[in-house]
Amino acid sequence: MTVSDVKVGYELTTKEKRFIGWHILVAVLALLIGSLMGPLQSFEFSGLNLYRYLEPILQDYYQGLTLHGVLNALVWTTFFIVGFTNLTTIKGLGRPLSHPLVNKIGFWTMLTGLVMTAVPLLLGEATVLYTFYPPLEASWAFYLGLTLVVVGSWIEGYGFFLTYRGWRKDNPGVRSPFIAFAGVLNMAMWQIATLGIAVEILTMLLPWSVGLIDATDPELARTYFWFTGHPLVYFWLLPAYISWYAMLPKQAGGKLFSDSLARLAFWLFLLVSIPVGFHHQFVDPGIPEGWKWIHAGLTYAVFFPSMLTAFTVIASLEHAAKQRGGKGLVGWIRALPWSDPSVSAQLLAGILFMFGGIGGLVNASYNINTVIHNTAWVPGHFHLTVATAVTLSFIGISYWLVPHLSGRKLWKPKWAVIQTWTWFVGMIIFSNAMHVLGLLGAPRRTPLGQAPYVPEEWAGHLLRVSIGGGILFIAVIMYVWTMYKTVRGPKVDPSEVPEVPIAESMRHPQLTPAWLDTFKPWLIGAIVLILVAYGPQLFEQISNISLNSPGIGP
Ligand code: HAS
Ligand code: CU
Repeated sequence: MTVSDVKVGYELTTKEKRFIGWHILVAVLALLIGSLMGPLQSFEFSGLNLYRYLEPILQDYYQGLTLHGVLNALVWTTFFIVGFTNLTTIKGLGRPLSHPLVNKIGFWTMLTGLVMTAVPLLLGEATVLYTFYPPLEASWAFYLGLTLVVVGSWIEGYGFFLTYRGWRKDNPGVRSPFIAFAGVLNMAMWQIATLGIAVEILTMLLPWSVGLIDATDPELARTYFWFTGHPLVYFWLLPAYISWYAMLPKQAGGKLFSDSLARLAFWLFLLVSIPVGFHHQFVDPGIPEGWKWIHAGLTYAVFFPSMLTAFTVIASLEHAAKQRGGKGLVGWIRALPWSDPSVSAQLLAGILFMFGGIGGLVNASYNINTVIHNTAWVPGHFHLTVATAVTLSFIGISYWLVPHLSGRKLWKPKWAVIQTWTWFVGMIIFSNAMHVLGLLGAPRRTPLGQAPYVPEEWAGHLLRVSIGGGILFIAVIMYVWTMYKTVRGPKVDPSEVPEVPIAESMRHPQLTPAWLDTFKPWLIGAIVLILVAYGPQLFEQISNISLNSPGIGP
């Protein structure tokens, strides 16, 4: 059996399409509301403080920033990913979910959690930014709501695991289809990774916010948080990688260069995504230097599968372009189907990710990190990664996914192509300015327009942040409008509706070695590595817990 045999084997039912569609709808709404805050922040940088006029709705810069981070980084991504993983599981395995009720319960748990989180956020009772570091303190409803979102995603994960196990039982010795395998792997990584914030919220933040304990330990809380916080970025990234590896080549008219290399990259992510969290805590005083070096080393290890990805995906794209008559060392790039908005979105996302990745290497280097830590450089970095590599790829995916789910044609594909370029240009201006400001010493998470210490030298860069932010806002509106017009458009003949693009592998997947399709050893390896890299420090910090920080507001 090949991946492409599976594709023709199973058409999603209307019910399945609607279920996935609900995930995407919540995701897009979160992106829209979260992005409304974007210009408020970026305009503030050049002295245009719009918060002043919004006082009855929004208290201040920090409430806007919290909404922006929680809705865009946490909600848009999580709902999109879980919806997309429903699709990769069902389409990949060529069968319906084995326990659709489990997934339904998971979705409703996530949605309940989201509403519970939204209320205190909007009331200004959870202005703790998306990392919710104590001693910043939020209402209990915020913590409980976030817990439910995570637990809901676990439950949907169980639905995927059960379906995958059922397929395995019925197909002994057959390599599991790549997109299903990779989606399930991402959810497995997520289950282990989120144990950090689960323990943080249940043992520290919730009891603290309801008054059972009156103070907290910020150091231990940060350690728990980053246990989850770093792998979180790969939870976001891997679905984009699924598309780059196994869908984009098909859209470009080619094949997946190597099924084995693709799987190896995913296994490496499972192995080393988690034991690297201290690279966010290089300046935290409570963690001995030696452990920070170990996590820095492991961060270089997790850099490697992204290099593999760059190689494999670009090789697949070059092959596709040459099938289309592309020539030359780099001339083939022009032969890619740039007029397909789904393709242009993902190519542009990949190009900016190269720069995001190089910045990541700077961040990961223990000594150089002290130059950029807590500066505007960091949001510069993550707008290239989560806000471009991931978000622009998800936008690209939705350019075929939403028509596929709704039985319609994409509204004005040319506009959609312009939308992807608008994002690209806006992001170059925005993120370059943020990186430069960071190097000049501008702090992150600060309304710089009101700061008394800003030197004249920063003015031009602050203005570029505002311009870039404004362009990005236009790009979000263009995207949401295109989605809206698409689903409001007329139903078309099924032959005109885009298919789920699934690329065949150049070599038959059955030739992929069996050890690249077996979960057990990799899961054991991941757990052992986590115990080695985190065990002693967690033991140390838990035994020396000091609950002496009372809660504060921003
Ligand atoms: Fe990061 C901080 C290190 C990747 C997100 N990161 C953050 C924060 C976020 C974030 C949100 O070591 C801020 C957290 C906070 O609020 O405090 N990051 C790294 C490293 C990588 C990395 C080493 N980050 C990501 C990804 C993210 C993300 C991915 C989101 C999705 N990051 C750090 C560190 C910090 C940090 C420190 C802490 C900084 C501090 O002090 O606070 C690596 O994984 C990057 C590897 C990437 C590559 C690029 C490969 C290129 C590819 C493109 C191929 C091209 C194609 C297009 C397909 C090696 C795969 C071809 C097109 C044609 C036309 C041909
Ligand atoms: Cu990280």
